[in-house]
Amino acid sequence: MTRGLLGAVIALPFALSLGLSLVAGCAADSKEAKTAKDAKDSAQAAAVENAPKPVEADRSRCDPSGKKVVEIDVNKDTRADVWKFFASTLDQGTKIDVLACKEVDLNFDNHKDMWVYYDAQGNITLEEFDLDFDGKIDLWTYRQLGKVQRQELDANFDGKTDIWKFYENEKLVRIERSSNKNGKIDVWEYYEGGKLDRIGYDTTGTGRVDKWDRGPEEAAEGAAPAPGGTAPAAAPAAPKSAPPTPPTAEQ
Ligand SMILES: [Ca+2]
Ligand SMILES: [Ca+2]
Ligand SMILES: [Ca+2]
Repeated sequence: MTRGLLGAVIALPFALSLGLSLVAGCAADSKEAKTAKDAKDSAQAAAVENAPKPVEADRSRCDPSGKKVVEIDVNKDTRADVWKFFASTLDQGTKIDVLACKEVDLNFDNHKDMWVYYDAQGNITLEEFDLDFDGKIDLWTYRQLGKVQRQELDANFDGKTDIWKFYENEKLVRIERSSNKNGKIDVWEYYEGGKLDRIGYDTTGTGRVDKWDRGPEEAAEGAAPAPGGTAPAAAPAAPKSAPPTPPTAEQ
């Protein structure tokens, strides 16, 4: 896959999401309801900030020592492009080889660009991609029992993560963004039933939400043409299962 294609695939969904975040959508709540909502949102934001980080993948799965390594030359240029590491394990008394790690040179330039970690049962726990082929990883997809749990993306390839996506039962529930691309989160997008429900902003640099946009997706749909036309341009694609090849930043 070319750098341009990867860039386009990754940029489009994120541009759509960014566009959504710019749509203001505050309903005229009563004062009491607004205060209650603020308290709820603050509690949610605090809970998110204090939540323990998910368990990291076992990095030793891609350590070749003690493992059987199988090399595959996909494009027949006599150089390997895919490496599979197999760990020996006992299954009901019988020694078997289980795939522990897969590394891939996607663009055949002799540098690896993709790393896939597997647990002892063969489920993918982590996929890493170097999307711009500069030797540094830019996209991480963490899975539990094979299901996407969270994704992290360094969208501008400067070594700092800019976008974090969180999933529950493979449904997108939250996106956190560092809008200044400095690694500091200042935008929190909350999704309910696959729809963008509200966006919290840290406008003062405290690390806490101090401004909310509510129902931004409904506001965007309300501004869309009457029924019979095409779908609103601002409506994000419904979550779908991740493709087996990169990039998988947008679900
Ligand atoms: Ca490569
Ligand atoms: Ca990179
Ligand atoms: Ca970055």
